[in-house]
Parts: sequence; structure tokens; C-alpha cells
Amino acid sequence: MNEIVTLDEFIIKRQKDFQYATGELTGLLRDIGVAAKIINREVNKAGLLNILGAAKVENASGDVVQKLDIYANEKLISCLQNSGECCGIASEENEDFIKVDGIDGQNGKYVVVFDPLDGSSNIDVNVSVGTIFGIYRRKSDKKGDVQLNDFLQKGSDLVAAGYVLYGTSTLLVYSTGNGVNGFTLDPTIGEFCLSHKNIQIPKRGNYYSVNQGYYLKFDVEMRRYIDYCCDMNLRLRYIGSMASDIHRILFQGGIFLYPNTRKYPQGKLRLLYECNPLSFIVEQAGGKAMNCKLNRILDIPTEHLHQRTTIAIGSPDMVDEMKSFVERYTMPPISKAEENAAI
Ligand code: P6P
Repeated sequence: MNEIVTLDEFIIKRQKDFQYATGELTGLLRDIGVAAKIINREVNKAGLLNILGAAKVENASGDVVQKLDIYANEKLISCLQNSGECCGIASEENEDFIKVDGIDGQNGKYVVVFDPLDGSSNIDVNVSVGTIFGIYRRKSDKKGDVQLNDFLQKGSDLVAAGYVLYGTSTLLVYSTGNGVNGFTLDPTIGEFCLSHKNIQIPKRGNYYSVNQGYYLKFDVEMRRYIDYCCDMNLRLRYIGSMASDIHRILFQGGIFLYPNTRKYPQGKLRLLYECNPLSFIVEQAGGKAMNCKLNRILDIPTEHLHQRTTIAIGSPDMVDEMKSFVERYTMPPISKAEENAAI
């Protein structure tokens, strides 16, 4: 029988692999694991929330039942506020970043960014959702308060990133820059146990993942690539929860696209707490991630907390193919003279 390795044991064992070999990051990852277990408990009761919520029933811990993404946000924030390793938080649910006071006068060395419950609209129809997180070392003087610039770092500066998938089972997948490992929650012991060691993304797969409903709103080069995916008889799979769609691609291969549309000219997905952490994971697993102008996601400067980006992410050979379509079919900008002549 294989030995059970819990998330805590694995993090501590692998601590020596991490260039900042200190206990702080270990503690932070464990705190995120605790928050994930608490969120999982409520997500699993989502079907009841409509009943409980309508009745304004209090749950076991005395909290008034509320929307799950707000609940998840509050649980992650409180777990991190008590960790002592985190000096600041940026969340999809909060307009501004949150300063976290030090414990015993010691400020934490890290800032944490997260989407607490990505794809939360799926909850009402019992479809999987996810928590996405990223961890940076603070850049500002650790004696002072956390600054906005501590968050406005490139994805290539991440020291750790991961996601939790609340699906048919609850899975936590993370990397500290030395490969990607997955842990499945065993509810009988309340522990995340190592279940997917050193995850490697297939070089290509039979799936492409895009909201085909926007096809006519995509630029021509994206439409040509999507036509190619159809010609190659790839199967379309799109859950509407980025963590879920990327998780499938991580294991089965494929490509996920969210190009620019008229409604989202810069792309819909957020760079800081959706695209960077998932691109960090996919690259660590041997995949690629770029925006639709062919810039590596992890190299894109982060200019504000809720900055959006386009993205093409997944199996390396498929991202390269997408790149060749963009290079071949992107329309050159029309010069003013040509524009005037066309009138
Ligand atoms: P659309 C969820 O709201 C999300 O941020 C991602 O998780 C998901 O991939 C995307 O938006 C879905 O967007 O426009 O296809 O509904």
C-alpha cells in the first residue's frame, strides 16, 4: 500500500528545495490549505444554501449564511491574517489591497493574491469552481506597511502559486517553482494527501477550450485558429471556471483561450490573481501561456490590481500553433492614408 503523504508533510519535506528556505512560506501554504478545507465544507453544502440563505439561517459556526464567494473571501482573509507570514492581501472581491498587521511586531515577508471562488456562478448549477492563489515576497521595507507595489509584480516574480478545485473531489495543486504536485482531500481524515506527483502537461491534446459564443467577436487570427481546431476534430470543452478548464488541460492536454472581444477589448480575465498563478503552474508543468499579442503572460508588467489580459494557455505544441496563426493572419494596422482613401 502506498505511503500516505499529507500536504503538511510534503511542504515541510520539500522546504529545503525552496531558495528562500524558511518556515514562513511553509506556514503560508499550510494556512491556505486550512482555508481550502473550510471553504470546501461550505461549497459541498451549496445546494442547501438557497434554502438556508432564504431563511437567513445561521450555520454551525454562527455565521449568517451568505454568498459562497463572499464566504470564501472572508475565510481566506481570516486564515491569512492569523498566519503571521502575510503582510498584505489582494483579492478579486476587494477593490483595494488589505494590509495585514504583524504579530508580535513582526511583519510578514509575503503578500498573497487570490480569486477566492473563481467561476462562482457555476455553484448554483453544481458545476466545479476553484480558488486561485499566488504568493510574492514583499519588496518594500519590512519594517513599514505593505505598499501597492508589493502586489504589482510580474508573474515571473511569484514564489508560489496554486489552485484548489471543488469538484467531484477536492484537489489542491501548487508549485514553489520546483515542479507541480496535486493533493486530494481525504474527508475521512480531513487532510490533503499527495495524489498527483510531478504533474507534466501533455505536449498536445484533443481539447480546445474557449467560449465559442463569442466567435464572431474575436479577431480574424483567433477565428482562423479556432477554425483549425475544428478542422483537426478537437473537442470543445468549456466549463466557465478558469481553474477547472486549466485543470483538465494540465492532465489531458489542450489549449484554453480567452481572446479580446468588443466587451472586453483587453480580455476579460484578470492578470494578477487568475492568469499569472495559472500560467506559473502551467509553465512549471512544461506548458506555455501568452496573451493574444504573443507576450509571455509571466512577463507582462502588472500596472493595477484588477488589470485584465487576453490569454492562450496550455500544451506547448498547441500554443505554438496558435502563435503561428496569429503571426500569419493578424491584419496590419490600417494607415490613416489608407483609412481616408477607403472613405
Ligand atoms: P465567460 C469566471 O467568471 C471567469 O472569470 C473565469 O473563471 C472563466 O474562465 C471566465 O470568467 C468565463 O467567462 O465570458 O465565458 O462567461
